[in-house]
Amino acid sequence: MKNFRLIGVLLLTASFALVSCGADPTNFGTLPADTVSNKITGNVHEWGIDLSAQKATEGEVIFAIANFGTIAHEFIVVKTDYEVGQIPLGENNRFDEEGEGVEAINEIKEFPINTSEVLTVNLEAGNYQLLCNIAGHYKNGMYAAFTVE
Ligand SMILES: [Cu+2]
Repeated sequence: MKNFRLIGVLLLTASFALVSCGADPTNFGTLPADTVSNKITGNVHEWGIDLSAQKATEGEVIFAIANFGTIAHEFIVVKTDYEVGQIPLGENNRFDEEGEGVEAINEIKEFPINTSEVLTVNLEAGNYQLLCNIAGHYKNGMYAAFTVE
């Protein structure tokens, strides 16, 4: 049963990836921008994060995220009012997850390619970024804006 569910998640994510195929991965305008969901599928890859929705309502939010890249990635839920992609980086090419104006809520720690993980968080209303903070990855585009209403 567990495996069946995992396959379902991967299929959903794969079909989503097909829809966005060919689009500029930094241009989320091709996606239904007003999709609101508290159950979100997505994937991380070099270099981006694709999601089935960019908005949720306050409360429990579940992310099922696959790594469709060729190297390990992480997936962090960060509450911040910085513009997407604009959290200041340190010399190590990462940003301080305990820095000012940044609140890391929870994360899927670095996970292997062709696997998926589920992260459940409780989110209050506000502006968020979903991102990977491995050295260089955020700068390379591994972020997505996310709003909780
Ligand atoms: Cu990454």
